[in-house]
Amino acid sequence: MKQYLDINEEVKKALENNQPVVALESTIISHGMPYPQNVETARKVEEIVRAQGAIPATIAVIDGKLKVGLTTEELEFFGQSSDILKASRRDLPYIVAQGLHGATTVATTMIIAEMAGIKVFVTGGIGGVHRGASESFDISADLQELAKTDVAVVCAGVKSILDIGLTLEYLETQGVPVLGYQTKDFPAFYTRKSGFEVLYQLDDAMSTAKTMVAKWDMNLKGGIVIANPVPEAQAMEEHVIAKAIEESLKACDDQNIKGKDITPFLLGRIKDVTKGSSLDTNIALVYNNAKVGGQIAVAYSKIK
Ligand code: PSU
Ligand code: MN
Repeated sequence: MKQYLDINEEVKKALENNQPVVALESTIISHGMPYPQNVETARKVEEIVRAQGAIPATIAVIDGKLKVGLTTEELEFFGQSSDILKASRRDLPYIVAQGLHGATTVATTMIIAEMAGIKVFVTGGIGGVHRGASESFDISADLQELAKTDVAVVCAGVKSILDIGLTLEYLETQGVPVLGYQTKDFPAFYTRKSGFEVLYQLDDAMSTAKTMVAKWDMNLKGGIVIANPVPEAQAMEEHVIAKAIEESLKACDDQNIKGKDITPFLLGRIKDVTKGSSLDTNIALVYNNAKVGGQIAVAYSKIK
């Protein structure tokens, strides 16, 4: 594995000394937000993680190397370049063997975090079962990864561009705990509620870390979803986002967008339809996840 993995010095030292580290993904930078907000957000997220007492490790594939921890220049490159492939599990062997650049999705960031020994990962939202999946079979590889890779993912739930109910069913079948962070409601990314509840609410970082420890101590393989709702002040109005999503899904259909291009297309479209307000909410929820994820990483390293 060593020949593939390139962990930066700071992260390596932190891991050796059992200090808290938080993994961060790069698809959100290259394919999830426009420039320059993507790079600004990526930098600020790292700062927020540091402010909680944890070390940030943004993950990406550069020249075929699995990079854990990016420099400022590398972050900028991922924000600007159009030569970066969206890298999910199935894409990784090709990108690595060809020495290409890949922005890691939730699935791939989990894989590389696990290789490096990082247990907490902060993102915006995870992929899931798409609406109409009974016809299209479009189910994000993120869900399968959560079934088998031992990383806790802090997110703001699942966007309602997806079928939230089916996504939760899938996670149940795969034995993935879905925990509500200070909430009983499973959040829908742009809004604090989805109409679905979580089974378990946890109110602080330490009880969340204890759940992670219990799961992996018992050798129950797989990830954990920590669903952390967007702060009230930055949440979108239900009817505004619902309408934007309907319009965007229709555009996706009309333009015959398929496969891995669907999620980036919808995110961009929703941003345009909402005149940028969905992007503001997206950024706010990522910051909030970085704060909570940093705290969970600190709590986890205290127990371990
Ligand atoms: N949700 C967002 N922003 C994103 C993504 C999801 O709000 O950037 C990205 C994540 O990297 C996630 C991926 O893992 O989209 C899921 O893509 P797909 O549905 O093609 O598996
Ligand atoms: Mn898909």
